[in-house]
Amino acid sequence: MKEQLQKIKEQTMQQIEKSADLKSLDEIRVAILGKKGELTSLLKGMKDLTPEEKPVFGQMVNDARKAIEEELEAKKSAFEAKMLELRLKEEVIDVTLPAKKVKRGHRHPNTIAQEEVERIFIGMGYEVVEGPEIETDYYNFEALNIPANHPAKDEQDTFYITKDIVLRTQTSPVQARVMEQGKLPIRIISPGRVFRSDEVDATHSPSFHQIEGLVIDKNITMADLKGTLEVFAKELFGEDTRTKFRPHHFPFTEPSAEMDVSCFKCGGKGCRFCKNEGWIEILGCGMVHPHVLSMCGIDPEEYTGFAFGVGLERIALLKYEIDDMRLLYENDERFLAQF
Ligand code: 2NM
Repeated sequence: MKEQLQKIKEQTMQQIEKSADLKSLDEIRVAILGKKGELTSLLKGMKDLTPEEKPVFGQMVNDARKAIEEELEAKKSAFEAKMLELRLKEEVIDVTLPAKKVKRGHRHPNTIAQEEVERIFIGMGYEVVEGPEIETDYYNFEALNIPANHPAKDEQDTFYITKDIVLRTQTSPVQARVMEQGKLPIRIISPGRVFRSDEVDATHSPSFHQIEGLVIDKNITMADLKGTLEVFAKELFGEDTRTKFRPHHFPFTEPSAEMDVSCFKCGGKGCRFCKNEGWIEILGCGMVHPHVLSMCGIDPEEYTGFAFGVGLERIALLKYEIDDMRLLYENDERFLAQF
């Protein structure tokens, strides 16, 4: 039995020496020292020894066990130290490397155009007022003198949520709400998202942006409208810009007009940009209809006012010479990075 013990000890020591990782060390521990291990079964065989031999052999087995355990522990520590060293080498941080560049974004061309328009009107004493994108039929149509049978109310133009709730088709309902509050005079612009059930193409989108303006005070005339919008056009497109008003029709203004600006590319001579017209249509405007004023609780005998509406995308497309509105919504960085 002593020889057997000696053999087990020697073989085990060799195996430990040769083992390549923590897993094989553990396998050795189980095979030799475990409940069904070789050393354990050797102890069970002690019943055949004489009473004098028993304690001597028991001591030898325990010594062997202790030696093996120590060897296992030593090898395990060596493995762990080696692994730690490897990790430290792999995970080293080179603090002298140049920092990664932070990719900084910028404002969307729509936002740049909107802030430009806001800046111009704030400079003339206007306040910026925003309102809900989901509106009632009343504020979107009725308060603005748009009759029930008006083509704009057609399901083909308007997104209906219910019979009485719509996605606003213009930002004028914001202005109707402000008029209704009754604080006069009024000098506001209301930018925001509007919705129309249009097919997507180079100049249409079911969701786009508008900026509408409204001025209500005593003695406001068409001259105020023309002067204001002329200043606006010159600020936006340059000092040499001329303006032209053509009669038009809107249900909420009377009289109504559309304003053209002289082409800022060719100065009005005619070019590819203005389709040889020399003029570019820019906005709709007019004197607020007396019916709209009284619907919103303002006495049209005492107060008058003008209003206008510009498409923000149209401004952005013109200003940055973009030929397709879809580019503004696709969020392609190669496009957006140019502004
Ligand atoms: C336009 C053209 C003309 C307009 C009218 C009003 C209100 F609320 F005062 F009636 N707000 N905006 C208006 C007038 C809008 O957009 C092309």
